[in-house]
Amino acid sequence: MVVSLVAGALWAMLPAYVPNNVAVLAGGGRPIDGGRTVDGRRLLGDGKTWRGTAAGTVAGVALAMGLDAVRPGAAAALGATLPSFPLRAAVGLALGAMLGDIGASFVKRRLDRERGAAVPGLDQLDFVVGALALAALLAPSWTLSTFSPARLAVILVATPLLHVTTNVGAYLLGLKSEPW
Ligand code: CTP
Ligand code: MG
Ligand code: K
Repeated sequence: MVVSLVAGALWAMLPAYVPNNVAVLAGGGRPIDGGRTVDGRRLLGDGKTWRGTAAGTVAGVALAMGLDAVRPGAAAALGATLPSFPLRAAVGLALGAMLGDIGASFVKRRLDRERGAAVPGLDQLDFVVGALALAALLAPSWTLSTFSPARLAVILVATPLLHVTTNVGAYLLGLKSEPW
């Protein structure tokens, strides 16, 4: 029961968790804002690049397809009900996660926070909001039936913990310049 709930919730969000981490590995090159500033502050900053965004999105969608392929076996092994990912849902989760993170950078620059500055709360949940919003837009009925209130509750608690853990790990491995 609990295993099924937690496994189903995390499985549903995996295509949204992976894009940010892949962007860290693949990032670099031309920033999305092309260096543009508004009132002396960068629109998004050098931390949001075309390459990172594209790689993260593609990785999230590819992961969703991989999860679909192994779902029957994983569901049986875990004794859990696991969601499958129609393409629209996969794109919504992966691209939405990237857009949520980009939106947060826009907000951070308006608040005068430099690239890399930590904004607790926003940093851990920006991509969750983006992923759920774009999934709801592209695959409304899938999103409604997949993200039950119980799964959403698990996601809201588990995501910040996972986010903090992976970022500290990436920092310790030298992959990221700040531990958040
Ligand atoms: N990254 C990227 N493109 C994105 C998101 C991330 O290239 N759309 C890469 C960048 O190299 C970035 C790193 O991943 O520096 C870490 O991502 P993140 O912590 O989101 O960016 P920050 O550099 O901290 O910038 P910001 O303050 O704007 O969040
Ligand atoms: Mg950061
Ligand atoms: K971020």
